Amino acid sequence: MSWVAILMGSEGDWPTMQGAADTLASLGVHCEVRITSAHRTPRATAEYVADAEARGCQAFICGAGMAAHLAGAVAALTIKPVIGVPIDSGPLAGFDALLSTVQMPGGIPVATVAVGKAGAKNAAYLASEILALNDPSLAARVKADREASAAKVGEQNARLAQQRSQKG
Ligand code: RP5
Repeated sequence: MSWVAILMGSEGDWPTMQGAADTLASLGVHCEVRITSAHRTPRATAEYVADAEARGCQAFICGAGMAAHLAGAVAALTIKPVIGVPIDSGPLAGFDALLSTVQMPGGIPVATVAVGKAGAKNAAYLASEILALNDPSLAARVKADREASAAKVGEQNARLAQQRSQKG
């Protein structure tokens, strides 16, 4: 079974990263969630990545704040896709984590998404799209989710038109 690992540097990252876990669950994608730090527990991080790969993990989502090197450190250990979520946990409101995550030197890619909760959600969608390349049933679920999101825009337009006509 294909699955996704969600890693984060600290317990404080969970309120942001929970959105990734919830989104994967809504698409029927199995995930494991672990707190593991590139600088506090580097060996445990490396051991987890090797073990997860051996158990069929197909993509890693890594969230970290400040000098956010978790995603880069994981990318150094695997050729599975790594998606980095910069977290706004420090005094620079995530700009530090954004640059630390996105500015990987050539050859070791980290697919970096937006800072914070939108990024965590998009990391889950991106991981699902990657897994969907080899899973037609997951591809159908991702497509259905996209269509539901488009339908919401239609509902918003209908509400807006109604409000304007009532004023009218
Ligand atoms: C990073 O430093 C974590 O990802 C977290 O966002 C930030 C602060 O961590 P704590 O010192 O609050 O554990 O390692």
